[in-house]
Amino acid sequence: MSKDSELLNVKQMAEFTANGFLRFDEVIPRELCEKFYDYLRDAKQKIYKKRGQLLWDTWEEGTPVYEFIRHPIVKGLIYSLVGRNPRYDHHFPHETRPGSRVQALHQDAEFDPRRTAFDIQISFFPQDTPKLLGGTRFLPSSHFRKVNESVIGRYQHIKGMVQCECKAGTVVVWHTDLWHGAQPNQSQDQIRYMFKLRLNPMERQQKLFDTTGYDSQEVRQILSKRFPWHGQSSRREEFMRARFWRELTGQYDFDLDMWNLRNEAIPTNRYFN
Ligand SMILES: O=C(O)CCC(=O)C(=O)O
Ligand SMILES: [Fe+2]
Repeated sequence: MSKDSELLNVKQMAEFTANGFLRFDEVIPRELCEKFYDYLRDAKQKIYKKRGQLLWDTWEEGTPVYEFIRHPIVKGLIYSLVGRNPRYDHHFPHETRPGSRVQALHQDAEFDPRRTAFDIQISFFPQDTPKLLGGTRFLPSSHFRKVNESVIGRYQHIKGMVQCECKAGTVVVWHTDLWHGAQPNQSQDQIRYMFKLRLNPMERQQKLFDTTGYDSQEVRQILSKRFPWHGQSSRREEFMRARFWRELTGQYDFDLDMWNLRNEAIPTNRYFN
């Protein structure tokens, strides 16, 4: 690839807005996946780096993570979602051992009062991760439903839940409020690794991606996508997505089905003349 980063386009950003995540299959070369896998097996990698530092200063040159975050696709999604200089929040090599149980459904961000600003988490699967090995499950479009971290743990088998079964080199980037959990590892002898990295934006998350066509019919269709678990309340998601889209694009007159407009400043004389 010739460019040093590939910014997200409007369709990808609309998918992120509607689903709460984007998936890039097999984008990291095998060789780096193998180096990364060996690196994760070293227990030292479970120690957090100095929290709050600039992402680009966090890993030393020559380490697989240094190379991974500078891959044009990874760098491009970072730039597009949280800007050029995000802060390192934490990372973790998630290890699911054979025979492990299902991890309860949860949201990572327990206390997050922000409305449109958001953190991202990058999940990297350095090994082939078939259903048998687990893989994270995500509930698409759940990221605008703020809950207190683990209170959703009792919900099972929600219609529309997806499991990330994938090949080595797959990257998923997700909004920190997305509902998710690790699936059980039903293999006999293989540990499943998933490297997770959380980043905080240090600038306004506006027009950081290629906004060409932000109001196209195709984008509107993506933003209006419904999921089986929504039921009647899909309207609520449309409202939240339009509000989020306004902030991302800087176009505050954008709306879907007038959901936002309806609640906006009512002319003061509306009831009196
Ligand atoms: O191990 C996984 O697949 C998910 C772990 C998890 O909940 C997380 O990374 O926040
Ligand atoms: Fe989690």
